[in-house]
Amino acid sequence: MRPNVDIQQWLQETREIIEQWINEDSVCRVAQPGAVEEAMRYSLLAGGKRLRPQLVMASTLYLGLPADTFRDAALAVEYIHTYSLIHDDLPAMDNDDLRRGRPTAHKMFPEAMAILSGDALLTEAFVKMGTIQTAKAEDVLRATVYLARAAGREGLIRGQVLDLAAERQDVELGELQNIHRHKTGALFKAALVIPAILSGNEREQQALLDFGEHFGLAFQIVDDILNVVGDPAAMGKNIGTDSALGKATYPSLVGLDQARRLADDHRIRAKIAIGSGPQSDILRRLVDFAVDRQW
Ligand code: GRG
Repeated sequence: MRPNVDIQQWLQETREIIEQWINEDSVCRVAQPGAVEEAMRYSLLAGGKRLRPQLVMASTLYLGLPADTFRDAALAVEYIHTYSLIHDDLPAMDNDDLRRGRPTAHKMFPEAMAILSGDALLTEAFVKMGTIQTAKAEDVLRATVYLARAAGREGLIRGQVLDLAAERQDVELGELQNIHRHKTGALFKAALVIPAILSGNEREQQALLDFGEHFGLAFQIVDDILNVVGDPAAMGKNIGTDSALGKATYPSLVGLDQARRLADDHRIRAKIAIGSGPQSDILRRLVDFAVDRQW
């Protein structure tokens, strides 16, 4: 592993690699206009940070393997993430017109096509997982089931259901954390632990899960903070509450300063989980990036 790696450079390099993998993937080859692949491609290449596949790569490095060993697992988590954003933006959910500054999938394509592109990304993720060639068959099966649980009613879906139920209701900090543990944390944890499952490395699984728990909570707290400080219109009036939906956020529940302290606390706990050796260098820098980022 390169010593003293510049995390911004690592993030840029790995983002380019991941985007090349997506570009090369046959599921994104558009055979004709109006094909579902067109909508899949649009959302996959719409400018995400690629944090989840980067976590797969960072976890693989932590385990002492080349970062691209589980390339299909990295793509699978990004495809599930992209599907969740497409469906989350739909009129029946958050009804958003813009995502990452661009029209959402259902604004760009017929709504039915947007829904289908999400469905296709979700199912494609499991084709990718189930056909991984760089691990033993029984480990591929265990990792695939782990990802299915993280995406399903015990993970992302549960987070979304809890989130819908919490709309316009008084939510306490513990409940907010529970929502984010599922909505944000489940996929981060899956990204981190899947390389350990695929490589048969039982010993490191708990450390990676603990890191993922605190990384996910820190990431979400900072996301909530950035929604306040990055939006001058929100300053001082409806602090951190998504005013369109009336959803509670960390700043709305505990204030900005305490939210920042909480994010720092999770940063420290994440670092403790993975230790201070050279193999955890990138994971440590990633949690710094998640907490210190301005976007
Ligand atoms: C299954 C419909 C459905 C929803 C599941 C994941 C989810 C619940 C909804 C997606 C919307 C959302 C705000 C989730 C919280 C997690 C989060 C902060 C997502 C944004 O992640 P980034 O910042 O996104 O990594 P980019 O744009 O960089 O890919």
